[in-house]
Order: sequence, then structure tokens, then C-alpha cells
Amino acid sequence: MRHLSVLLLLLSFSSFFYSASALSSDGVALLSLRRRWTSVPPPINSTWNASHSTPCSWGGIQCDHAHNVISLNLSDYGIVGQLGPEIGHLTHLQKLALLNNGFSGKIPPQLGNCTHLEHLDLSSNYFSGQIPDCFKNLLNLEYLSLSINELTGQIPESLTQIPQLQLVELSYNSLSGPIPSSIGNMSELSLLYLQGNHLLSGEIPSSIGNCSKLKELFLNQNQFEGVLPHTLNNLHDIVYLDFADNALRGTVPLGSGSCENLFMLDLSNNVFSGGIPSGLGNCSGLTEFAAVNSGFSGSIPSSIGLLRSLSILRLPENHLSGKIPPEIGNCKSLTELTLYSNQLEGEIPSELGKLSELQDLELYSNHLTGEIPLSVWKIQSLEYILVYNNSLSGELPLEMTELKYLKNITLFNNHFSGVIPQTLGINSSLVVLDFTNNKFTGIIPPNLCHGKQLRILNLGLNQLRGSIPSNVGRCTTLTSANGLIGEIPSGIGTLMNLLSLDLSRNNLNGSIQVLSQIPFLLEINVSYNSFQGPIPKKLIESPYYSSTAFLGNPGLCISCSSSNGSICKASSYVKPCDEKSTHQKGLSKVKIAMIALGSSIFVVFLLLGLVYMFVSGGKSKQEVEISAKEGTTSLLNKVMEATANLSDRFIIGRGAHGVVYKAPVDPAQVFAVKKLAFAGNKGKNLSMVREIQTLGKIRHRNLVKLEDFWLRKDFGLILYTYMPNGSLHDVLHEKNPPPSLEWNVRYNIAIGIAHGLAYLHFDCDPPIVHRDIKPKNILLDADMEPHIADFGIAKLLDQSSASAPSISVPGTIGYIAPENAYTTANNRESDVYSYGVVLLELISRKKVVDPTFMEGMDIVSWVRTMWGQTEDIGKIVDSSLANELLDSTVLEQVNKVLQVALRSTEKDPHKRPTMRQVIRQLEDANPRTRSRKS
Ligand SMILES: *[C@@H]1O[C@H](CO)[C@@H](O)[C@H](O)[C@H]1NC(C)=O
Ligand SMILES: *[C@@H]1O[C@H](CO)[C@@H](O)[C@H](O)[C@H]1NC(C)=O
Ligand SMILES: *[C@@H]1O[C@H](CO)[C@@H](O)[C@H](O)[C@H]1NC(C)=O
Ligand SMILES: *[C@@H]1O[C@H](CO)[C@@H](O)[C@H](O)[C@H]1NC(C)=O
Ligand SMILES: *[C@@H]1O[C@H](CO)[C@@H](O)[C@H](O)[C@H]1NC(C)=O
Ligand SMILES: CC(=O)N[C@H]1CO[C@H](CO)[C@@H](O)[C@@H]1O
Repeated sequence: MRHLSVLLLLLSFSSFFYSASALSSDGVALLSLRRRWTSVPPPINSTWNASHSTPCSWGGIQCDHAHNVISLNLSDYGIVGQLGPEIGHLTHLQKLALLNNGFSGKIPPQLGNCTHLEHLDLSSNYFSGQIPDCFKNLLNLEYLSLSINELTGQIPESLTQIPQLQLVELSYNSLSGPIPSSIGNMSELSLLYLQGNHLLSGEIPSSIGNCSKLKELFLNQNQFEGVLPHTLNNLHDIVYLDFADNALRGTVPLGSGSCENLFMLDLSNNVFSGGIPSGLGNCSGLTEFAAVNSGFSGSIPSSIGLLRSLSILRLPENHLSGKIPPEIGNCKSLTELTLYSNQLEGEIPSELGKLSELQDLELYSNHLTGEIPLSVWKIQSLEYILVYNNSLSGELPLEMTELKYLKNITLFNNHFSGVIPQTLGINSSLVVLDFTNNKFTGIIPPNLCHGKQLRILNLGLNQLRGSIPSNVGRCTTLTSANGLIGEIPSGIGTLMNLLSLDLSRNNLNGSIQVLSQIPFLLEINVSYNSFQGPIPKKLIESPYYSSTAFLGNPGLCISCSSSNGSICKASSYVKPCDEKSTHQKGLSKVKIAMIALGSSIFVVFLLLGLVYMFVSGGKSKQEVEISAKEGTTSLLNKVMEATANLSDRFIIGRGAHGVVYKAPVDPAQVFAVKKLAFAGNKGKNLSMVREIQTLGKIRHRNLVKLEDFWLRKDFGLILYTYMPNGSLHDVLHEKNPPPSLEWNVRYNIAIGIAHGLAYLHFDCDPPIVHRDIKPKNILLDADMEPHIADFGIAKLLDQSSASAPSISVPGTIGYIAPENAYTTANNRESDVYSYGVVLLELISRKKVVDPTFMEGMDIVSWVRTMWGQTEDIGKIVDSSLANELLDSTVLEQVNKVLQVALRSTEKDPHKRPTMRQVIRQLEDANPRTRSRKS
């Protein structure tokens, strides 16, 4: 009896194992893995069926003949969750590819059990923590990619002991420390990508020269220092070498070995010393060579001329001196020759004319002399000729008018002379033509606007005469023109895009009424001509109005009846048209001083203005600067008064973009004033003005209203409606005691922000990408209705500092979408990501990087981890909402909003919803809002 029962038991066991319906252990392991994923894509959900006997037919799976899983490939499935320890049960696995998903948390050490792994790709996820030491067990590994994750710690030395490893990709993590000196043990290594870790440091080990099969070595964007090892010359197969953006010093030892296969070499942004190694001439296959701002001195070695495949030679911003070697003319494949901002001297060699594929010639800011050789003007492929800030001379040959691809010819600050070829422009795609400050004579070529693309036309500070070409009206894309001469043709009124017009110091006469027809004209200078009649009202009312622009035209006047009195009074540089005006007294000292100085220049005027304001008002310097350039703008004055000239007492916030003051102008009119600091003197940037004007036209109930703005050389003031409840950040995290925020208030805030963003993304033309969505930029009015602040500002400030190349990424850490972590590309999807982060903050009341999180976690990885581990929303939601969550409809709503947040923070931008879809999904979560209008 007893035996029988044992037998029965055995039988039932074996039938369990062998019946068709029992799933194999590999299958069981896979199903356990799946339990840790919050989002399971249909191809998996539909095929991973527990009733099958093996997983071999499941999506993403491959088996061997014995039905063991040998490949798990879930690339690009959009899985969110964790990689569980069950992976260690798949002991036959040879290939594991999980790239481009939303996996977070640590890489499980049990992966070390998969000793047959040959191919392991976990790139483009959110894995954090260290590279586990267990990888040393993966002795069959050939391909290892962990790039674009959040891994920290050092590169384990054990990796270098894996004998067959050919590809190691650890780029774009936060790894630190050195490259293990045992790297030389990796005799099969072909590709090593370590770029973009910022923290990898130390010297590059010389043993790397033993990796004799190395083809691609990317160490750029790190903090490597010291001298490049001489052993790099032993890498005979090397094709790509990128050392850019480190702190490498010393002389560069390359070129003494054989380097025929070298295709690309980038040494940019280091602090090397000595010259460019002449041995590079031996690297006969070199096609791209860049050493921007690398510290090189001495002359450019003539051996560069041996590089017959060279297509890009980019050596700007070094200390290179001597002449441009004529041998460069032998590099027949060259398309880009960029040598600007060095100390090169002598003439441009005529041999460069042999570069028949050259498109981009950038030699500006050197000490070059002589003429541009005729042979160069004949290079038909030229698109950019940027040779400004040299001492070049000579006349422009007729041949230059035949360059039909020429887009940008910038010759300013040289000594070019003679007549500009009159056929210039007929056959052209010119966009920028800047001949300022040369010695050109004769008349302006009549057909400059023939090609219609011209945007910038600068001819000032030359000795031109004659008239503005009558067909200037064809230049419909012109945004800036100066130095034009002759009468103003009526066609100028059709210049839809003209922003800046400088006609100063000519002998023009007649009325300037036609200028008021140019729709966007912002900056104008018609000073020192003989114009007559009233200044058009539109020009006076422009926020950019400056009366100095009209100086030296005794016939011009301001019609006080048509403008508001204060402008008339303040514009003491130009007389009122109505001589009976009571403002005569206003002319006083300044006018007299002005007349006495006669042909005084602008700077003198500004100074006079300052003195005048100082004497008359005794006011602070800041206000003086404002008033002197602006004339009196009454609202500005009120704002300055209300803030005691922007006194610190009135500061209500400080952000990346500037300080914010509260300006209680009167009880019914309270404003917030943001003072933006500009880099350099770029505040006058015209596109910036235009941008702000555009922003001023944007109206939406969920966007902060821009009331007015004033721009100065170094700073700008932007006036907004004041929001009594401060920012969402204050309400969530700063106020003490923390205000209780009911769910419906939070929900309203969520949907309000969504409406505002959707408006920016879809209803503005061109669409506006905010680029810095975060609770500090969400302001709450008296009814807790949200208003997005600072839209368009990030872009503005980018422009203002455009001249100083910076790698700073707009946005705020924690809110920046992963795809933007290393680039400045920004689009609507990245706003959606930031919006999702704000939703998570609203739900959890945790900060984006909260002290309660494990190290290295942000709110996105924290919520994903919590959700992945427990699917318990109670662990995520702000505990002060606990009571409300007892109501199941509220619970469901919160859950739905959380799902929207998770979708919005998908790592892959394409998987995120648009803001319009977000609105729909949020409205679905709350039936009461379905009828609400946007
Ligand atoms: C997977 O499919 C089942 C039924 O086919 C469905 O009930 C379930 O919601 C799906 N799960 C996910 C996460 O899509
Ligand atoms: C799972 O497989 C069983 C047996 O093959 C089948 O009857 C069932 O319909 C499958 N379930 C799904 C959801 O496909
Ligand atoms: C994984 O699957 C994708 C899509 O099916 C395929 O393109 C890719 O080559 C596979 N990766 C590996 C390592 O097999
Ligand atoms: C997997 O590895 C762990 C330790 O890394 C070990 O304890 C465990 O027994 C292994 N599991 C299997 C199935 O080999
Ligand atoms: C033309 O060249 C000038 C001078 O380098 C530069 O500032 C400008 O951005 C260029 N414009 C275009 C459209 O390429
Ligand atoms: C074969 C080989 O290069 N072995 C080296 C591996 O790395 C260790 C540590 O750097 C060296 O001592 C071995 O010579």
C-alpha cells in the first residue's frame, strides 16, 4: 500500500513533467521575469502563454534543438520594469538583447550564471549601480554593450580577462576612475567605446598598444589627462581615434607607426603642446582630421599635403603661425578647410585653387595679407568664404559672381577695394553678404536681390555711391541691411522680413514714411542724412524706438499730437513737429550741447544722455541707463518706482534665467518683473527682440501673460502678471506647513499645464518648445489655476550667448529627457518628458531627486522601481492623499494619471504621447472634465 502511493506520487510527478501542458523551466523563468514589467507589449502578452510546453514559439525567443532558450531578444519593445534574478535560470542563453527599453534598477548578478552568453546588449535603458563583477564568469562573451544607462563606479578589471571580447561599449554612463591597465590583455578587442562618461579619468594606459586588433577607440567627452601613450602607434588596424573633450596634454606622438587605416582623428578641446605631428602625413587614409582648440602651436606641417583622401581639415582656435602650406592644395578631396582664429600670416597660396571640391573656406581672424588668388575664386563648389578680420586686399574678380552655390561671403574688416562686380547676385544663392569696413567704391550691384535668398546685406563703412537698387523689394527674406545708399525706393516697404535697416551717414532725403510699411522693422538707423517730415508713429511706438536713430536730420520731427506726450517730451534729440508745443523747455541743455558738438557720434550722445539724466534726476545709475536709451516709458518708470529701482527687497525668486521682482504698481496692478542677464553685448540681438515680440502676442489662460519688455545692452526686463500663489514648486515642497492639496486641485493643475503646453506645441506658429518645464516654472494664480512661465526664454538666452560655444544643455537635471542628456536638440517630445516628471511630482510630492531615494535615482526611476516591484500605488502617492484614495473613483483617477506620467516619461521619445493625446488621456481619467474646452 505504501509502495503504491509512492508509485502513484512518482507517476503524477512524471506526468507533470512530461505532459504536453507543463511549461519548461526556461518558460517558467521567462514568465517570472515578465512579472516585474509594468508594461508588456502585445507581441509578448499575446504569445507568452503559460499553457505551452516550451517557450520556443514565444515572441523574442529562440531555442536550440533541445528546446533550451538560447536567445532572448526584446529590443525596442518599450518594456518598463526591472530585469529580475530569474535571468540566471536561462543557463543556455547565448544572446541577450534588451536594448532600447525602460529597464531600471541594477543589473542582476545572477546574469553571471549565463555562462554561454556571447552577445549581451543592455544599452539605452535606465540600469543603474555598478557593472557587476560576475561578468568575469562570462568567458564566452564577444559583444558587450551597456551604453546609455545610468551606471556608476569603475570599469571592473575582470572585464579585461574575458578572452574573446571584441566589442566593449560603455559610453554615456556615469562611470568613473581609470581604464584598467590590464586592458592590454584584450587581444581580440576591436571596438572600445567609452565616450561621454565625464568622470573617466587618469592616464590612458600604455598597454592599450597591445590590443593589436583595435579598430575603433572612442575616449572623447571624459576627463582623461596626461600624455597620449606612444604605444598608440602599434595599433596598425586603427580606423577611428577620438580623444576630443578631455584634458590631455603634452605632445601628440601619433604618426610614427603604420597608420594607413586611420580614417578619423579628433584631438579637439585638449591642452596639448607642441606642433601638429608631421608624421600624420603617413596616415595616408586619413579623411577627417579635427583639432579644434587643442593648444597646438608652430606651423601647419607641409606633410598634410600627402593626405590625398583628406576631406575635412579643421584646425581652428589654436596658436598656429606661419604660412598656409601650399601643399594643402594636393589634398584634392578637401571639402572643408577651417583654420580660423590662429596666427597664420602671409598670402593665401594659389595652390588652394586645386581644391576643386572645397565648399567651406574659413580663414577668418588670422593675419593673412595679399589677395585671394584668382584660382580660389574659381572653385565652383564654394559655399562659405569666411575671411573676415584679416588684412586681405585687392579687388573682387568677375569670376566670383559665377559661384552659384555661394551662400555666405563675409569679408568684413579687410582692405578689399575697387568696384563690386555689378553682376553679383544675378545667378546666386547668396544668404549672407557682409563687406563692412573695406574700401569698396562705385555703386551697389543692382541685382543683389535677384536670388531672393539674401537675408543679411551689409555694405557699411565703404566708399560706395549711387542709389539703393530699385528692385530691393525682391529681397523678401532680407532681415538686416546696412550701408545702403541713394534714395529710399518705395519697394523697400515690401521687405516683409527686414528687422534691421541702417542707412546712416549718407546723403538721403525726402520722407521716411515708407519705412512704416516694413512690418517687422525693429532696429533702424537713418541718422546723418537730410530726411524730412514726421517720424512715422509706428516707429516711435516700437519698443525698440530710440530717438538717436534719427539724429542729424534737421528736417525730421516728432508729431506730438499723434504720439503720446511723454515720448514727445523725452525725445529731446528730435524737435516736435508742432512748434507751439509746450514742451519747448525740454530741449534745454542737451539739445544745445548737441548742436554745439555738431557731428558728434552716438557714444558721445549716450554719455550726454547719461549726464543729463543724472543732473536732472539724481537717480540711480541703473535707471539712468534705462531712461537714456528708452525715452520715458511710463510703465517702465512705474515699475522701477514700485521696486525702488529693482531693490533686493522686492526679489521673489531667483532662477537660472534671472532674478524676479514683485512690482506692486498699484493695488489693482501687481506685476512680476524678470531681469535677464545677457552674455556679452548680445542683448541687442534682433532675432531676440522679434522672439519676445512674438511671445508677447501669445495668449492662453494657462500661460503667464507677458505684459511688456525692455531690452538693454546687458540685461532685459520682462513684465508678467503677478501670481499670488507662487510656483508649484513652492506649494509642493517649500511652504511650511505644507498646504494640503486635494486631488482635484492637483488634477486641475495637471490638466491646465497640459492645455498650456499643447497650445505652445500645436497652436503657435512656429511651434514653441518650452525646454524647461518644471514646477518652478508653473505659477499658480489666486484660484490655483496653473500658468506656465518662461516659455521661449531658454531659446532666447541661447541666442544671446551664441558666440560663446557652450556645451550646457538647456533644462534642469531630472527633467531633461534622456535623449537630450548629451545634446542640445530639443523638440516637443522632450517637453512631454518633463511634463511627465511634473505629473510624478504632483502625484508623489517627492522632489525630482529626493533625499528618500536610493543614490543615483531620480523620480522617474524611483516610481518605475516602486511600481515594478509592488504595483502598489499607495507606495507612490503622497501620503496626505491617503484618505481620498479610499474612494475608488479617486483611486482609479490617480492610477490613470500615473499611467499617463509613465507613458510621458518613456525613454524612447517616439513612445511618448503628444500633449494633445495627454489631454485626451487625462480627460478620460475624469469624466467630469470631458466637456472642458482648451
Ligand atoms: C495582456 O493580455 C491580457 C489578456 O490577453 C490582458 O488581460 C492584460 O491586460 C494584458 N496585459 C497587459 C499589461 O497588456
Ligand atoms: C494558450 O495556449 C493554449 C494551448 O495552446 C490555448 O488553448 C489558449 O487559447 C492560449 N491562450 C492565449 C491567450 O492565446
Ligand atoms: C533582435 O531583434 C531585432 C528585431 O527583430 C533585430 O533587428 C535584431 O537584429 C535582433 N538582435 C539580435 C542581437 O539578434
Ligand atoms: C546563480 O548564481 C547564484 C550566485 O550568483 C547562485 O547562488 C545560484 O545557485 C545560481 N543559480 C543557478 C540556477 O545556477
Ligand atoms: C555667415 O557667416 C557669418 C560669419 O562667420 C556667421 O556669423 C553667420 O552665422 C553665417 N551665416 C550663415 C547663414 O551661414
Ligand atoms: C598577456 C598579458 O598582457 N597579460 C597581462 C594582463 O594584465 C596584467 C595586469 O596588468 C599583466 O600583468 C599581464 O602581463
